Amino acid sequence: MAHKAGFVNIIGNPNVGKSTLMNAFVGEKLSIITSKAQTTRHRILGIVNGDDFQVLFSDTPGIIKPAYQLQESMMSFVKSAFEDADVLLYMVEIGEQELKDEAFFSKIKNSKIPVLLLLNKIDKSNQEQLEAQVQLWTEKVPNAEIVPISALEEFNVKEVFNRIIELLPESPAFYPKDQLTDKPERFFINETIREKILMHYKKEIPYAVEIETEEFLEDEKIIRIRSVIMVERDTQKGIIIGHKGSALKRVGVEARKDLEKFFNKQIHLELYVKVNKNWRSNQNQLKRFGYNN
Ligand SMILES: Nc1nc2c(ncn2[C@@H]2O[C@H](COP(=O)(O)OP(=O)(O)OP(=O)(O)O)[C@@H](O)[C@H]2O)c(=O)[nH]1
Ligand SMILES: [Mg+2]
Repeated sequence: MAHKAGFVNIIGNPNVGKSTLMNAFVGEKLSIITSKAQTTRHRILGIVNGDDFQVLFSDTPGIIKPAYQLQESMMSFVKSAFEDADVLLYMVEIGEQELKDEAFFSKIKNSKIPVLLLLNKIDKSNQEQLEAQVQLWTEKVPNAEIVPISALEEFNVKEVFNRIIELLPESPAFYPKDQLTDKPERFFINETIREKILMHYKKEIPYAVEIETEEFLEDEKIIRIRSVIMVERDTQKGIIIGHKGSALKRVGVEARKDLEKFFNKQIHLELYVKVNKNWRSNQNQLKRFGYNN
């Protein structure tokens, strides 16, 4: 059989389960997952390799109307995912009625490449609701193949994967066959810490946070990591640290546990907090943090 390879890009509203699905395909926790919208800020490649195929999944940020510079960069990652896709996975969740951004939606409806419309979270629905939703999306996006799935319970995920392989073009591999992603180790450290911040802080705090790992020293037994948690204002710094440092400590303990699993090694994690005024609106800062798509 001829070798197949291509880009399969996952696009949709915030919080519908895009990252959960990519992790399910790859079998590793490449993307962080939380119950909050705008968890994913980057385009993250997850590679699934076989003898005669290489699928290059892209997880992308949920589609929003950008209100500040960071969000504009996030949406440019989504745009890039439209441009190079061989197959589009357009994900919606049960109960959802529309994609809020008309321009993106019309790109999906008029797509020349195959679109699989994945109706996710069907574990939360009943038969009647499911049928109504399939009907709705069939009318809205007639060019798509509609597949009800549960990314969380991995229902129909294998079937979607097999269909993707059928749709992929013949092509040699784009990356070495032992490669899993395009992101460096430090990226996953930053994301793991950010996940804990999304989980434990309210309102605007997680959205004002960026992580930078300054030091990564690996020896035989242990990895020593030092990372900075950047916030936009002094008041936010106090909140991140918490009473006698308790809130920050919890972030550190939980992130370390996850990182020990990820790297399969003992981790020493040092965290500190720094104010980086209005980094979300500063071109140069954004570039430094990898939002320069
Ligand atoms: N019940 C149920 N929950 C799910 C399913 N898939 C994802 N979730 C939950 O939905 C929430 C959002 O999941 P994510 O994978 O982070 O969603 P996302 O689309 O990547 O979100 P953004 O990155 O913010 O755009 C998490 O709480 C997941 O556990 C599913 O199939 N069923
Ligand atoms: Mg995500």
